[in-house]
Amino acid sequence: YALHEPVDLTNCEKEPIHIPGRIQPHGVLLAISPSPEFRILQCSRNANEHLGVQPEDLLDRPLLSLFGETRTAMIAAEAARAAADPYKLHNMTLRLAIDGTERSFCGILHESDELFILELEPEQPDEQASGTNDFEWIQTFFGMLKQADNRMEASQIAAEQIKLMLGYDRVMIYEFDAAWNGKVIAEAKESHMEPFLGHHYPASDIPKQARALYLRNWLRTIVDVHYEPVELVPALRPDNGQPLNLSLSALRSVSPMHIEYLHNMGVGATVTISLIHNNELWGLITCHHETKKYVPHRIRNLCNFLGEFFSRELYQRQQLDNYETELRLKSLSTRIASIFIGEPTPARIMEQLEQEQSALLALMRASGAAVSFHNHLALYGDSPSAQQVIELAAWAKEQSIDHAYHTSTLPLEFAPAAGYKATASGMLYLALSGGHKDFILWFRQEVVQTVEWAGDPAKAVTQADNGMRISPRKSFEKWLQTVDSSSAPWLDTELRLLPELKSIIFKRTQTQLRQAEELAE
Ligand code: BLA
Repeated sequence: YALHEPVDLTNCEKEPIHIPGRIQPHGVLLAISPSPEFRILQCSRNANEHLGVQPEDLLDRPLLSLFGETRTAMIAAEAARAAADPYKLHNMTLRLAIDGTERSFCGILHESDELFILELEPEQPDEQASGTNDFEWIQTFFGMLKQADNRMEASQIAAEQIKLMLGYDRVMIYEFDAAWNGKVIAEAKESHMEPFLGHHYPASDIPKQARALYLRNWLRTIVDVHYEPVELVPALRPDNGQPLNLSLSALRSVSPMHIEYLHNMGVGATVTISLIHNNELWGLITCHHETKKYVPHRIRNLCNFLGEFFSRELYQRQQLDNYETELRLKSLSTRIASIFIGEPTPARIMEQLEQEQSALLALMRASGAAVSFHNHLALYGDSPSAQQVIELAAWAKEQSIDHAYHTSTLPLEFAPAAGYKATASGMLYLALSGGHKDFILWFRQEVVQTVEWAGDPAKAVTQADNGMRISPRKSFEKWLQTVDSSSAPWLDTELRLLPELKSIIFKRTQTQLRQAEELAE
């Protein structure tokens, strides 16, 4: 993998991290041809270290001659399951006699482009024994999550429980925004460590292909950030000359870019668990240990499962919150719409709006509003002046699609609004008639925000001395960004109310028009 192209951020996204041709050294990898005759096509260079057999003596040999009948039958059974369910990693305990002593391995098997990949990790001495408490762990975790009052509290509980289970120094819940920047929304850590809670990280820290991979492979670990990668022999698959696809491999060697990043951060080992809903990666549980640390496959599986449960639980909470908000907004919307129903005179409508102005504002969580109706203009709450409103409405009409327009950065889009940005950094426009003569404007005040970045996001990438190679930043020192000229965003739940409101009011104004025409005739 060499960078010959001009240096820019998209290079990061081009590194083919799923085919590194290398693994981490804490286990051994065998690529095996499909049944009936499982034959070893590729293995990792460290085979001798773990299995007491040189790679040359493994290659092109049937599994049977290496593992014997019973173990080969076990592997065959796992292979059948893996073929049926390619996204699951299947694991088993394999005991092998190596140089006269019996050693236990955790064998993890999955299918990769018509081959099977068997990864063997030496089992730690106390690994099997602790399995009995898993069920209690799960029960405790479920119970605590259910009792959490809100999303933040649930995230905190998840971070603390995962930290306990992994025995790691720091566990964070990391949430992506719409532009793939991330924020640490919960953190459990050892007390001597500097907190990362609330810190923002730019999208380039976790490039696109990595996010795509984490959608398939839900948990990954770097056991020792200072490891020496171990290559596969031969380098390419002998059956088709292609690199071996390690997308789902537990031992896959990690991008050197990312390793450099972790060195710069001073991290010794990581576990990352994907948080997915509706096939979208919405966050990660990112875990750091200051020194190297191996986590047994059983515990990794358990954490993966808890991550999945946590993800679903948060989603359901969100749905419930949305549903309650929707009901409340619906009733406000009905109140406002009802003012226009029937045949009240324009003067009567303006009078009623005056009375219901708090509902009008609450409907869109607005701090101010302006209504223009049949040559009446009324201002409510904290609103720009009548003259400013008229100019603003003329501009909004030009921007509008389907008679509506909204922005939460008005001063950046409409220069005159810079003069009254404290009052109206957010604006929502709805025409009340086809000709845009009548309209409602809602306003939201400016919210000046300080965003705490872990390093200046504009310098997330540095250029190495030769000017050709880009690398991750060296410093994660707090960098404060002040965001002004913007309001709280207009939410989908709020914007979804507009079409119905519009259709009711339009009907009313059309009736009015027709009556006016009939009178004229
Ligand atoms: C991967 N980057 C990652 C991963 C994380 C982060 C969590 C997943 C791998 C892992 O388990 O460690 C980033 N880690 C973070 C962040 C925090 C954290 C934001 O703990 C916050 C607390 N990274 C760069 C640049 C490049 C880059 C400039 O900063 C490219 C030039 C690349 N990051 C990069 C790549 C991967 C990655 C390629 C994928 C690694 C792999 O799986 O092989």
